[in-house]
Amino acid sequence: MWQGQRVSVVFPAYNEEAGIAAAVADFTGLDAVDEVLVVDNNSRDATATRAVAAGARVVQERRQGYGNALRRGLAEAQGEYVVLAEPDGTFMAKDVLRLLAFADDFDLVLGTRTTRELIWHGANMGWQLRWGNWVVAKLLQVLFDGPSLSDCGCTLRLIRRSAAERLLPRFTVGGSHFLPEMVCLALLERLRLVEVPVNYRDRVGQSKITGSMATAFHVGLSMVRLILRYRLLGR
Ligand SMILES: Nc1nc2c(ncn2[C@@H]2O[C@H](COP(=O)(O)OP(=O)(O)OP(=O)(O)O)[C@@H](O)[C@H]2O)c(=O)[nH]1
Ligand SMILES: [Mg+2]
Repeated sequence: MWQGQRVSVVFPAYNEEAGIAAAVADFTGLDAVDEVLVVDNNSRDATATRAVAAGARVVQERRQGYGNALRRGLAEAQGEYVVLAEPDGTFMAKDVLRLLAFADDFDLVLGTRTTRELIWHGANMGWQLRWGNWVVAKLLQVLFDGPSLSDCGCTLRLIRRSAAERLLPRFTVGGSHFLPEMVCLALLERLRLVEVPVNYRDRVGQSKITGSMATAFHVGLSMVRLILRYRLLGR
């Protein structure tokens, strides 16, 4: 509970058996967190059983994709505040408190992983990824006259349930470039957004998106196309 409101944490999970138990323990260990919901996205390893054993609620999402998993989590989470995160050890539960600190005044509180002092040794945030994330975020900021944005791909973020309900019917992206769609739609819906720095650490288990530079580049291009589409067409 945070100021009388329930808090849910959503983990999209595709073959995350290596880190899932520790991540569930870390986030359930935070007093403010009421529920950890793991959206198992067709994992072929022990992700689901380890998540249940660690105390999470698990739902199965058959439609493959990072965006599909997060959309399912947003629809299923029961809290008034829904925090999106990852079960791979990159995010720290204590940073949920940084998001909650702004939850009273904003509908969406976005984490940013591009603050140099908070990028841990070994984290997958070398200069190319850091600048790539920054450039795409700035494009979104400028084209939508939005608040200051410095990261277009940070899963760690908080959304108020009422805001999630407004966005859910409008989402179109099921793949890895889902996050900027959430921001474009939030700005089109005139929701209140703010970005706060969060810690970013080395990953446990195998990377699926930005571990490969080629994949990261393609995801970045899809993000730019999506942002331009929303700016030009509004949908
Ligand atoms: N890529 C991908 N990720 C999925 C899918 N379904 C769920 N996920 C989860 O989405 C999260 C993001 O994927 P990651 O591989 O961590 O990608 P990333 O955070 O960009 O990069 P690294 O953490 O450095 O590997 C992880 O928790 C995945 O398990 C899917 O179909 N594809
Ligand atoms: Mg990750």
